Amino acid sequence: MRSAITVSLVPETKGGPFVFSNGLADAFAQAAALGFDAVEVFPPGADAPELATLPELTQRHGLRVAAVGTGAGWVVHKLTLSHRSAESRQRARQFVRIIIDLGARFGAPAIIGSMQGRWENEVSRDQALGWLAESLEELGEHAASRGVPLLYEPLNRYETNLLNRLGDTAAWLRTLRTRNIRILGDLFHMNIDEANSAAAIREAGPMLGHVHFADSNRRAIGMGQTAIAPIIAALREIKYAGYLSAEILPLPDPAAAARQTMDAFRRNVAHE
Ligand code: LER
Ligand code: MN
Repeated sequence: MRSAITVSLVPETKGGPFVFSNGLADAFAQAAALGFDAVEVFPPGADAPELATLPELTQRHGLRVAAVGTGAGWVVHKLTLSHRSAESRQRARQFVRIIIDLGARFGAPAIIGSMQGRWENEVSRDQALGWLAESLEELGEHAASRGVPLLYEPLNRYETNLLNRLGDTAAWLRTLRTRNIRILGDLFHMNIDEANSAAAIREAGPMLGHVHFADSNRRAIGMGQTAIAPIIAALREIKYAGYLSAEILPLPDPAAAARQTMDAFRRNVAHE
């Protein structure tokens, strides 16, 4: 398992679960100094001028890009893949596509998190899931053509009413034709909606492609009440070899949250 830490380049996510928000150069320098393997990037789109520095930063610091978020499509543009307007869904797909292309340049998968949307008003859950499925079929294959998987992240009940648990998500993804979608297990969301996070990881098994490494209160592992040992044991059991990426609140401050994450990673994981 490898360690990663998040940086957001989107001003609208201030107060959100991103450790660094002071630009890519700062995030890569701090991540490298602490010994992280990779940085997970939350970009505003694919053409932000700052993204041009990514090749140089990854090379200079010997760091990978762990994954790229697509959530700015929702946070900034209010697009979702299950929106009742076909035009909005189409724009959402286009947004995700260009982020897939951006990540693929670094061998990194894109994440579908808040872009999944939710069902409400006159739209039924089945209808919303049908639209989401259409999008994932197309985007999963698009990602495959770029040589990367696509990550789908079940969110807790306060953020979506579509899919909240890993097991349900795995079963639903198996109904799709595309085989290129992996599940992102976010330990913060799982703490809310799973009966047992370790059991959920075993249910996801080989479909688990990425982990957001967050404690129960969305702070660094060790700063909340999640028992991490059984979770790491389950990840070892399924032979998970992906990232544990700290998508957490920058509390008490970004440097301390990053340090605590690396301490927790070294204590619980890195000795494998
Ligand atoms: C995205 O990774 C996530 O976990 C969501 O809570 C963001 O809204
Ligand atoms: Mn997450």
